[in-house]
Amino acid sequence: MTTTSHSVEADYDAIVIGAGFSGLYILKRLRDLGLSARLYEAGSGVGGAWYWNRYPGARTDSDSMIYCFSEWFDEDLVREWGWRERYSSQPELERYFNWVADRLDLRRDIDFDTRLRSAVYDEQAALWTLTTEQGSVATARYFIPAVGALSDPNVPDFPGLADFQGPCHHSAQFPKDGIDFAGKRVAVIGNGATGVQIVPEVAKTADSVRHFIRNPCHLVPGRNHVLAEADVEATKEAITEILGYSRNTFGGFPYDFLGTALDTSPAERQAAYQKSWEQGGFTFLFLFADVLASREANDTTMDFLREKIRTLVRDPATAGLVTPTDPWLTKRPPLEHGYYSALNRDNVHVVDIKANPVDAVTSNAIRLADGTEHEADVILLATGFDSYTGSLSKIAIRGRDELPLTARWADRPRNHLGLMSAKFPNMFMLYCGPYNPAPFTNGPTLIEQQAEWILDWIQYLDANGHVAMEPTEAAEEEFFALHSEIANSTLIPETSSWWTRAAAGADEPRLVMSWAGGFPEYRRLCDVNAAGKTDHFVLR
Ligand code: NA7
Repeated sequence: MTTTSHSVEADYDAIVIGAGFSGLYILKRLRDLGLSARLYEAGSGVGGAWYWNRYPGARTDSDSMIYCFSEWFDEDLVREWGWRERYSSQPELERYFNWVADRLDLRRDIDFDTRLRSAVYDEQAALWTLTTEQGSVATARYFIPAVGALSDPNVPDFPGLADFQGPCHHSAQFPKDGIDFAGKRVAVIGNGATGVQIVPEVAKTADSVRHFIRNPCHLVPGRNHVLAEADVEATKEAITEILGYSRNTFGGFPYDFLGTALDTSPAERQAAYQKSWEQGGFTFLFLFADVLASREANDTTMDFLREKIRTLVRDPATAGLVTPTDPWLTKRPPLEHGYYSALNRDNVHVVDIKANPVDAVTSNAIRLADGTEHEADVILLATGFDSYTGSLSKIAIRGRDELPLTARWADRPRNHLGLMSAKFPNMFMLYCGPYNPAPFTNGPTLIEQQAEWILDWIQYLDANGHVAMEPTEAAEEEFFALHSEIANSTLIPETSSWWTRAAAGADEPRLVMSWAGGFPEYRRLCDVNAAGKTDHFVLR
């Protein structure tokens, strides 16, 4: 039992929800600080997104060497694990998470197969009471949802979907023992990072793959390969410097913008695009800073991408169907691992469901608005997630005065720094709060920065006899105004994706859900709001 300054006993100092990168990071670091913590995980194992997303072809888009816990988490572990491929596959990541959990004996503080039903704040006691679907009830001084921004599957409400007779799975609910696609006609719906990973992998064995696409995404080659032993060792040697540099770049990656597209001559620009294209990976996203806000600059990237698609996809009609129309970098560009070449296979076909939407699913087919039926034996829904608010709103979170989080966020999410919401004291949204810079930032880089900010505050509160903190509404408004000013100066509001929400009114831009001002500026704001340095929080 731990005790608050009110002498009300809590079962734990902190309860953390979710055993992905963020949950495991803060669990371990809370333990380092001598605090008691419990972690609830709905799945049966560790890994978070990498536990759930076990669909064929699942792998990271960040280079594996920076998509892992850093020396902030553990000085030794960062140099022990040797990544096998440039981008880790889901099985390798799951092995990594299990290795980390075993090495640090994290499982003793985790309840698996445990889904949080409600979290209710008692202002008098300054405690959160957490009740799980499994019936357990526990109290904690700090409540740390680390549920990820993309963990609530978006399953389309196509009429008849439940009557489909073959296997039908959302990508985040793919069966653990897999599916044998040999001889099967497979329908894949959705053209984000997930859909473009599934199609080439399934096409290797399936009889046929039909890819149903509404709005094509922008793809950049990954150029995955097995890493040479010497390179892995050299990276381990330099990892502290690499990660240190990465923390100061726009995206938390070990590279940054070269300059602006419009200040670069057409020949040099083309050479930069081409060089990055050949290297593969996310460097392509961080070539020219002005593509985010200038249509003219953006068009230079779009022209390059259109030309590549024309060259890579043999059938012009198919090439047309996968050529994006949304501006570049206004939604998450996935990496390409053989998607365009898969479209040249005889057994892969693209189906346009923008012009001709899905009307219904029958027992053995997908029927489109014009009556065409595409027979299928298996349906894979790569249809994304209810981003940011989906998972949080499925937990009955009630703050001061019994206020539901869903009520406070009814018109739009309200928070400070994407980390804390007024009226919800001591609730820290780690890597899952709206307006955080997750989509633009290497995941672990942001997670570790946010977690350390939270831990600094917890230590400050404990050291100074405070039982609770929450942001002022004025701080939230100021942060949101800055967020909106930056986001609305970019082209992002033009595109519907998991980065945006429908506009509130006819004359308003779409609400951008992610911080678009870059990781260094976000980190600077967090530093300004660091423990004990700010009056943006009310301390009790
Ligand atoms: P995304 O990137 O959100 O993509 C979802 C895709 O599913 C996208 O192409 C959507 O088309 C499509 N979609 C969603 N609902 C429907 C319906 N009802 N009908 C047809 N098509 C639909 O999710 P992913 O899982 O691919 O990737 C998520 C993130 O994981 C990714 O950004 C990386 O960070 C890793 P739309 O564009 O809305 O027309």
